[in-house]
Amino acid sequence: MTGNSMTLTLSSNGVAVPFDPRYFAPLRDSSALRSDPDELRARYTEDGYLYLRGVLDPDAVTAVRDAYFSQFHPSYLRAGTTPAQGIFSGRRPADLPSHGVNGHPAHAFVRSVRFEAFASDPALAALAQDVLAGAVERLPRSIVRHFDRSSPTASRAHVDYSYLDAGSDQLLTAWIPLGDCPRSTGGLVYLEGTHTMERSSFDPLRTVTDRPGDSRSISHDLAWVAERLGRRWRWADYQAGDVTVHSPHRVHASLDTTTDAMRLSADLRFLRRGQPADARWLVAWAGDDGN
Ligand SMILES: O=C(O)CCC(=O)C(=O)O
Repeated sequence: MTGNSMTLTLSSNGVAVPFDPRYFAPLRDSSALRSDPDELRARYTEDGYLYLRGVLDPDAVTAVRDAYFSQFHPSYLRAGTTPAQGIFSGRRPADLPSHGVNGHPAHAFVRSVRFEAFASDPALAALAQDVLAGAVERLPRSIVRHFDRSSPTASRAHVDYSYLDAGSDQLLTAWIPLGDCPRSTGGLVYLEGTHTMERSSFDPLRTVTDRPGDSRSISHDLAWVAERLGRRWRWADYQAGDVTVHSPHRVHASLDTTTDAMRLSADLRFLRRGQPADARWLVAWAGDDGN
């Protein structure tokens, strides 16, 4: 990110997206509706996502961040900072395995009692229950994502259902920043109005992609996607404790991490109880599970 607020340029997977009203607009904050499930559901149906501030105790979120970064070699963190801050030293340990594979801290972390206790916070299940209008179960495949600024890497534009389509779509994703996550740290962005579009309308966009062999993601070029669909990316400067939930049909992506503060987040899926689950999501996540 460079310049002042009039000339910011963000990027995703190294491709610039000017931070101006052609491409970006703020997420709608639905925090005030939390105590009214009917209103909350109506807003979710309308927007395809909910941005909710202060759902979780920020101290509990920071404790999870601390537990995660404590597992890394101290040289990964800037000297004089704490694991809870998660500040990149500028140097990855040479022997650090790829993210999420067996041997990388994220692999053990999603299987830990610590993470399970966090993901089982009743506030998350209650929120999912309100939005899906009935009892829910959390799918076992929960993902922890972690990006540092050493390479421009982010989530490409996609809809979750492309990865979950062997089961019911009566589910939602809860995306949880594990620490403050402003735009420059690589927050999630949502393309407006896309949850009600035909899936096939995204197909022409797949011609511009850095992953031609993978038809599940749409494109890594967020400006191209916004221009072609004439829609803006909705953003927020997330804080610890905030949660978004989104429809499996809503197009979303993430921005590159350009700050020394590393991006850490979790995504959890809640399925309406009794609905068929995609079997790939009934086992713990690994960075190389291909799903
Ligand atoms: O955190 C990210 O970069 C992507 C997360 C995501 O796609 C999701 O939660 O569905």
